Amino acid sequence: MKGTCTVILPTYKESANIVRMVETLRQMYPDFKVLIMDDNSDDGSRELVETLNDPMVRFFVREPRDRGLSASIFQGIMETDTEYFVNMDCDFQHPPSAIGDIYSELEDGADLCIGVRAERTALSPMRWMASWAAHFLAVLTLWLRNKKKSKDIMSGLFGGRTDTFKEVISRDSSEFEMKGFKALYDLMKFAPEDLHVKEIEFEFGTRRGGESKLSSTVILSLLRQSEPFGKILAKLAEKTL
Ligand SMILES: Nc1nc2c(ncn2[C@@H]2O[C@H](COP(=O)(O)OP(=O)(O)OP(=O)(O)O)[C@@H](O)[C@H]2O)c(=O)[nH]1
Ligand SMILES: [Mg+2]
Repeated sequence: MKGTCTVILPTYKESANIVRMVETLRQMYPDFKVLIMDDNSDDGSRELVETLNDPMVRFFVREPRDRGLSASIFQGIMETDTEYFVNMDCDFQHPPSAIGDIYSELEDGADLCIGVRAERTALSPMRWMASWAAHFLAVLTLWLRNKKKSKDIMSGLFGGRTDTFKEVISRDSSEFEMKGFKALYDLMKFAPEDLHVKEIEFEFGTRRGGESKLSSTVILSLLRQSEPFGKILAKLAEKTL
């Protein structure tokens, strides 16, 4: 494998943030590749990235029928050709400085390093409750499957050993929730039982620019990921959300 690490940025209509994010990452981590997994944003994101003309930056346009955040992350990992990958949001809610902390843990031997949100003031009360319920069900599910757990299974900031997760995706992706927002949870559900997991803490901020894509459909799909209890809750919630 060539290079050391690829930063995967799943994007949908992030033209307000994309250039600043790519430039920040390239400045801070000149040896790292940047892989943008874009779901056919029609907001000029592609053109903006192309003007940077940087061979370490790849803009991947995804198949329109296959739209979804989790699906983008899994495909991003499959497209990665470096030893490690780190996945992060493009709206600066995940601080670029955390990438270096995650990379150090991977180099020190972790198979997976999760960015744990220390401060969640950016979440509304409704989101906070949904997030808490989803976390509780996820811990239970992972415990029942005898898998490694984390303080923040729903985090979108995480890095891993590429080969390990390519194997998990190739073997088990038919069981994943592709339209979901929580790729990490699926990866943890199907990862080897002896996975070496580390965590780093980071301050979870508010979105810098552009618009949120989280909707009630996403919250429902999140609940569906925690069978069997979550599926029942999702059925009940469908009527109220
Ligand atoms: N490829 C792809 N990326 C997506 C999709 N939906 C969201 N994203 C990206 O995933 C990241 C997280 O999405 P956000 O909309 O910020 O979700 P969030 O952080 O839970 O919501 P906010 O707190 O309101 O920002 C961002 O980089 C988005 O551009 C999608 O359907 N496909
Ligand atoms: Mg966000």
